Amino acid sequence: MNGRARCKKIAVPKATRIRRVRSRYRAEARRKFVYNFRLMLRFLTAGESHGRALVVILEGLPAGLAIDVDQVTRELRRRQGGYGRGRRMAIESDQAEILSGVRAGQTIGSPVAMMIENRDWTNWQYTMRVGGPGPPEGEGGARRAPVTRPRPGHADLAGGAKYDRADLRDILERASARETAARVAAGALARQLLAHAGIRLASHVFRIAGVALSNHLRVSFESAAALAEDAPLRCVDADVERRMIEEIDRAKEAGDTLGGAFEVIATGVPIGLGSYVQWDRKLDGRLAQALMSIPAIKAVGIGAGPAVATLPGSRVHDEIVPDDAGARVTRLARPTNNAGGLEGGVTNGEDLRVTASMKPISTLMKPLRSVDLATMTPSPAAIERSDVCAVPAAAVVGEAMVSLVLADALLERFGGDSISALDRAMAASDAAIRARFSQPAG
Ligand code: EPS
Repeated sequence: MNGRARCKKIAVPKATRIRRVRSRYRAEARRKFVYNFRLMLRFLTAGESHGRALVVILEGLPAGLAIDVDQVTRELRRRQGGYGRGRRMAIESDQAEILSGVRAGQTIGSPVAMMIENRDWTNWQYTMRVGGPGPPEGEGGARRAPVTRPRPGHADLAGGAKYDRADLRDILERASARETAARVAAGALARQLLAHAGIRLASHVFRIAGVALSNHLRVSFESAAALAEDAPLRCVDADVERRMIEEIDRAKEAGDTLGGAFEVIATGVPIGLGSYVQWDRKLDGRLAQALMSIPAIKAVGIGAGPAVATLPGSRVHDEIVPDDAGARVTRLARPTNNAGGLEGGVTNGEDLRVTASMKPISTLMKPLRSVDLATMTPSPAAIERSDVCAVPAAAVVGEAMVSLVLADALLERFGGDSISALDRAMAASDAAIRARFSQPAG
């Protein structure tokens, strides 16, 4: 620190310093109100499961973010893994090609477009050809019959009725969880923004069908983050994981499928993301929508989740105590985290913890009863190549969706044109909160 700065610091009274920090923070914060808060970071995906490629456009990343393409590839590989996956994953080796929005390793503020090629497409060129009647441009792959026997649990029946398609392939190609590869690519970029802001994410699988950890809240961020990427199910307890694997083997043998549940934990989340002032600004609601949109997810929990309905308030709410170490921004600590880091739809500085429950995959090798829509006669449901269990993959998709929601909320609170503006706003907010809680109010 030079002499002038030292003099200035000594000369200016504390109250004035706090006022200055607050006014700087407010100036940064004012800019963000020109945006609709839901539009800070948005993405759209396109692509069919056996079409040529998946594409994603992610708009709203601040300019000046260093992009690590290898990390995107690592996330895509993580999504392909897990015990219980089908043969498709042996064909694919997902890799995202960045087509726009990044220059010399940094974002430039324009939309980032990415493409993930489907290697399997060569086997489907004829079935998935773009051209209409007449000689097809792609001759590769088998001549496949139309899909007319909807699978209970899949989008086949409702989608066929809604979009008036006789060949249910038109439905299942887009409803397939293959689309989640595009989300993971977008999520990997959101995650890099979060890492810049000091936020890290991890996930773990805590239930496969009837086999589960006794309390997922006991799993620390560090133990979830330390899980080996090639661990079969990414469950923190080796004995529970072994029993989960046995369940999956049994289901496979029986031509059946299994669901389960996973938890995503984010640490280093600043206080104040989301808001209680309006229904669609509540961060818990935004996270629930994002997680629920993952194929096969049927329930989402925040913190202790559904268990809160079974306990008295004294065992649910997280007490507030002085933080003797004084390390936290607020100098206050929470001995428990049943709220999962969210109170009133606003982050409270604790680890964010969200769970999602996945139903069993709807393609059964021993198919359920259905009706052949071509003849309207009873017939077993169609069999498509599929997975027996994809909960570990869904957990990786869950991390991506939570990353996208958190990055959006971060930019909403701190502004998002450039990384330098984001850094300034975050530092000013931290200083203002530290000052606010450093002495008794009033
Ligand atoms: C998936 C790709 C799909 C399935 C699975 C997930 O590939 P294919 O249909 O060629 O085997 O393995 O999709 C489903 C379970 C589903 O119901 O659509 C993927 O990339 O994750």
